[in-house]
Amino acid sequence: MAPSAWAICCMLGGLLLLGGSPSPGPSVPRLRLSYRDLLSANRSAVFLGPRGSLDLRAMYLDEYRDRLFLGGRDAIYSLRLDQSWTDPREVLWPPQPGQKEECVRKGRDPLVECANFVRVLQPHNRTHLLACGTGAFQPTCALITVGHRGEHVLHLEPSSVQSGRGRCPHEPSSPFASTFVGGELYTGLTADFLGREAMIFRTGGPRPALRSDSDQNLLHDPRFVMAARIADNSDQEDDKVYFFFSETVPSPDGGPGRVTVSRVGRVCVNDAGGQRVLVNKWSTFLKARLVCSVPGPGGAETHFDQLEDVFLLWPSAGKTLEVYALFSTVSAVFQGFAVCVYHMEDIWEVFRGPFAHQDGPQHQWGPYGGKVPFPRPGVCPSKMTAQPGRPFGSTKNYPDEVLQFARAHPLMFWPVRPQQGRPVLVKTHLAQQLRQIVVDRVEAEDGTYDVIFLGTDSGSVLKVIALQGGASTESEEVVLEELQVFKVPTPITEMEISVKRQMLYVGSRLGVARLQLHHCETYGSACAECCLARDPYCAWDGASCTRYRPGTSKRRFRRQDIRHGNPALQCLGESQEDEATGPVAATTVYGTEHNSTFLECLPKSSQAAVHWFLQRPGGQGPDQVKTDERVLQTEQGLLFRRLSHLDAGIYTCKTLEHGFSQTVVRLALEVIVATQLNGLFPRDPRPEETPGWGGLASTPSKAWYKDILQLIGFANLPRVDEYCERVWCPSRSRGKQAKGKSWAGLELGKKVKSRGQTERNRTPREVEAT
Ligand SMILES: *[C@@H]1O[C@H](CO)[C@@H](O)[C@H](O)[C@H]1NC(C)=O
Ligand SMILES: *[C@@H]1O[C@H](CO)[C@@H](O)[C@H](O)[C@H]1NC(C)=O
Ligand SMILES: CC(=O)N[C@H]1CO[C@H](CO)[C@@H](O)[C@@H]1O
Repeated sequence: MAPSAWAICCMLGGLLLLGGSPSPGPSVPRLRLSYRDLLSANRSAVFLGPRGSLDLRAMYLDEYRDRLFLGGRDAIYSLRLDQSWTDPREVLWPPQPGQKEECVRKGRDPLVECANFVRVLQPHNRTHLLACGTGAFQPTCALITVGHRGEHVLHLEPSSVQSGRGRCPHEPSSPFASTFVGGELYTGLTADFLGREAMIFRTGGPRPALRSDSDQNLLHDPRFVMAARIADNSDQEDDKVYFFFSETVPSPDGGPGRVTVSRVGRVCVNDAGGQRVLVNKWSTFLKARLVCSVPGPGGAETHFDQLEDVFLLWPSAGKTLEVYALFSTVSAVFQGFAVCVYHMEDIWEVFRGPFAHQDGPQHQWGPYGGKVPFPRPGVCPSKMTAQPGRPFGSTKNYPDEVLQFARAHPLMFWPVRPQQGRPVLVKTHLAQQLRQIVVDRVEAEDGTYDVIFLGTDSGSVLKVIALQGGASTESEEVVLEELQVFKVPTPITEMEISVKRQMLYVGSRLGVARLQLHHCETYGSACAECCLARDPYCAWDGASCTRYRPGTSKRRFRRQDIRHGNPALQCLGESQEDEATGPVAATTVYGTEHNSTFLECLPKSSQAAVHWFLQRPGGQGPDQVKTDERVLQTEQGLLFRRLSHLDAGIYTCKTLEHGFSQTVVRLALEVIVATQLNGLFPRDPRPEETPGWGGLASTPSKAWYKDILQLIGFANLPRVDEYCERVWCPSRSRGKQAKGKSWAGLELGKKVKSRGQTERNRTPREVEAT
């Protein structure tokens, strides 16, 4: 017998079995919204440029001008934040004549490398941006006129085009970080054609350019992730630019091999370089290790050493900066990701601590125990370093021994440890990789929450909260949503947040999307649904699930419980609506005896446990459906491989989440008994050629159709029509099967249900507090 849809369906059913513990737990996204879902709810909008792909390499969110600037392949774009994206500005910026040919001649890939990939977009002044591109392996910079606030113009200043060496990498994709401070561009990059010489550069101001001392191996194969100016205190003289990166260094205990470690490094903004061999070389560079690890049994730790992305959470007044960092493992054994949070105070403390010292390449590292010269290496020249008769007003006046010491001891001995000594979030066995992180600190009714947005390599964004446990240091993570921002799987490479606009700007090579941080209506129209969502942005206002704003006058009516998501407490007295309408009305569906049938139940939340109950005609109270070989519970519903007339009854699909039970669907299953059908239909003459899913393979005559309508009753005419279509038009069903591949069986199953549930729309449901 040819493998029928029935068999495929049952194999699938086997694969999708939920097993003993039907609740997938909070690390599975509670809600998954597809690309279409997001567009149709107007939650997202996408810009892919006039050619369908930007080949995006840089993004600059300019909240002062309300603009989003994008650097792509041979082009720069400007979008207005306050409007739909139908009116972009474009500047074409291909490589200079001859550069492309030269790039190809040097053996570079004409398509992937020999174009001008714009990698730097930084604010130059109130009317201009600094843009730099790879220029087909000849880095080039130019000023871009963007106009004053309110204007929407974009022009390249032809007279400003100049070499971008040291300001932009040659390669389109090599790791790179830059920041613009006081008219100068700070970059961390490999600055040579072969991509070997890694440097930290400062260029562009009236001062001579400054660079790392390449003789001294201060950086080992760095992968720069981010750069930012951070004021260490109120003294501007003390401002530093911090770099976050990973390095591959010789094994720290003198052993063979190399290991990857993550770093925070810094230089003083007022560094002017040293004397003699150190002219125009950094004299204040220091670095420290960032540790992100999970303590295991027996002191063994699992380290997440590869830095993927960093987000700086700027504090409200009076608090210090927090550094959110996303790490991955470099282990060949398993792939994991972790988010660690560092207090800036702790980073400063490590830079104030001992320097790391090694007596020789084969020796262990230890804290430097000798006398540290004055001014302390790495300290910026300021009032603090000035001494009577020795002003040390510039690093150029620093004594030789200070500069030599800094050169020989760029690494601090103590690593920086995260808050609580462990990650706030650990993700292993993920289907996707995590690439980008953005954090929003949100005030909710029961406290302040950091909502973490993680950009994946498959074009989606995960929205997560990490709850710090009361007494224990363990934190609980709740994945609120997975949002498929791009239609096709593509790694997220950029992510910026506008708290003012409550919007996330998400970039991939393809283009850029804007995504609302929240869309409370999505969670449903009942208090319990809103509460179970545990979204700090959303609360029940007495009538619907809406954006929670602290301190509004209606506060008293707000219902929200992020920590426990307990609707029994929060929604007491809020369920009258449901009681009034009574239990969800049952929809009738038909199955034929000895054939397979599928009852669909698709709860909104994937974190809910699903239970099926059966009320037999004339039987006692509903019993939980017993699943076995014949009756399977799948993620999409209940599958009967072979229906028995004893299966007839009212099936209720209920979800249980945080002790809260809801009815999703009620289906009255009627079984058409084999003897009735046998009486109506003659034996099928050629069963092999038409292996219909429903088993009723032959094309029916009009007479049989009438008979079966009589059998079922005319009252259900529309549904019966659909039913018959399914049973009697197997070829159409098979077409679907071929398209849906492995989902074929369920596609069919769904058809049964969507019929049964056309009027299922998510109106008030039975709500029971337990
Ligand atoms: C969609 O969202 C954008 C941005 O929030 C808004 O400007 C626009 O009016 C919305 N459109 C509709 C149809 O709601
Ligand atoms: C910004 O810089 C450009 C180039 O140096 C200059 O022409 C322009 O006048 C400056 N704009 C402002 C507002 O200072
Ligand atoms: C696969 C299967 O069991 N098909 C059955 C469907 O119902 C008809 C009518 O009772 C049977 O003849 C088929 O064998």
